[in-house]
Amino acid sequence: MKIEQLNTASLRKLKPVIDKPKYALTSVSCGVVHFGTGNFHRAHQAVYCDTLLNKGETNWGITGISLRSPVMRDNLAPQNYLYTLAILGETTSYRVIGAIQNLLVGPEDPQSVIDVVAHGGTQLVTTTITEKGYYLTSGGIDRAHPDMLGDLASISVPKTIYGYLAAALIKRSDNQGDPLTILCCDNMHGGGEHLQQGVQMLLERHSPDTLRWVEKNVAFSSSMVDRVTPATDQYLKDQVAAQLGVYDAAPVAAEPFTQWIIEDRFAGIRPPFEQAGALFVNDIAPFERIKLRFLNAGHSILAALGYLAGDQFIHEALQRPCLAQFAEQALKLNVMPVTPVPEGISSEAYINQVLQRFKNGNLPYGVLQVGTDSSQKIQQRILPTIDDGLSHGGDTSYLAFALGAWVCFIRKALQNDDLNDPLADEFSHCISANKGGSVAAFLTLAGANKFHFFKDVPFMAAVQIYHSNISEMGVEQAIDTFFNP
Ligand code: CS2
Repeated sequence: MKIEQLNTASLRKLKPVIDKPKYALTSVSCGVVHFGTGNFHRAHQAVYCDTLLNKGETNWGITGISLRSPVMRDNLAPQNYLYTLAILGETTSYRVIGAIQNLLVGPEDPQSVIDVVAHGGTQLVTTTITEKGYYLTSGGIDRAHPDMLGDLASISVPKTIYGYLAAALIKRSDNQGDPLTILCCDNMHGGGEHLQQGVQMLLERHSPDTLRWVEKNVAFSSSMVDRVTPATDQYLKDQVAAQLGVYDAAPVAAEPFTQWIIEDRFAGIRPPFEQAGALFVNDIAPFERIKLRFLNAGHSILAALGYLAGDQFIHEALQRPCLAQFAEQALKLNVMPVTPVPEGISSEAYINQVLQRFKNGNLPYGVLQVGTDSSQKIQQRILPTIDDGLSHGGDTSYLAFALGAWVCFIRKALQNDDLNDPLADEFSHCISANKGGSVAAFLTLAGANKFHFFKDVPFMAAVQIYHSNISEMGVEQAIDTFFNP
């Protein structure tokens, strides 16, 4: 028997235990345009918007934008953009989210993306385009990247987030449009500033007059977004179909925990996200820092160690006592002493909570998902902490070990054809060009040479030794040797 698909018609047939939009989907207008409508967005920010809509705020629907693949649009369009959020923890609950009203695919119709950002009803533009979507390099935005060169030459068909925003802001200012806030929701420091710099760079080139309008009318802001959200697999689709009684082509699973801390820098109308549980703060930097340096760093360390130990999921890596002990101590002994926390937060309690969340076996989270783009992620998550540790004369041995493990991870993942990283070709080349594929060469590719530790001879020697130990003994034995030299 063919099972019906989730959409506005089948919505009313769902069992009462399934939470559904309490608002009329047709009464929603889209005050938000979001770039990067993947799972992270759909399990997090879209849920905050959905909560506001449930509370009777009708302006905070979302127009989603995909800058690359049409897959999400193709999955969601037949469902009237409805999808299921499965919250998997000690208990399980299901909620159909209606906040996304439309989804555009940039390469198919760039002008419609420019138009929707320029549109008067749009109050807020948000991004989850992952680290590589910002084209960052040691000196800031990589002007030499082919996509950036393309946008520097012309933004009539933009290639980058900066190009889309610049083109839309030109149109918005030509229309004397309302103020706009552009808010970064990616896992990075100062995402709002990067967005501002990229937009400025392109406007200086293409429309210097618009720059003055932007200075007065556009706020670039950052936020800290937190909810563990795995990629969707067939198992989740089957589980959701069994619960809903209808088929959902793109459900998303997430942990019960959710947090959104937003820099209170808005132009024009600020959506009342506090009513949905978000927190507005004046200084976002300490919140970004604890998330990146404790949670995301912990994830990246466990992903590398777990992969090397043969685990598929983060919670499995944590079932190995030596990996669990290593991760906890790395965060408590190397990261904690050099990571100031916002007032009222205990770093120890924060770390304990993070590790507890990672143990959630009801929400398997792949080590290879965390290992995706690791060359970009470690630049935000691990490398700055090492410099801080060394400059404070603190212990950095765990982080040296983590870097050795990261190099082993890259090698093994390449060998197994598991590596998903924008620098995968460069890493392969580094090995095959018989540059020896040295530890320093791998780290240089990941931007480590712009950090002080790269010139710190004892630190780099330690990375080298740990790398050799892991390669020769295997990761668990190497950790054992690390603890009992
Ligand atoms: C993870 C993050 O995959 C990864 O790199 O570290 O996606 C992490 O799950 C989220 O930032 C949690 O909020």
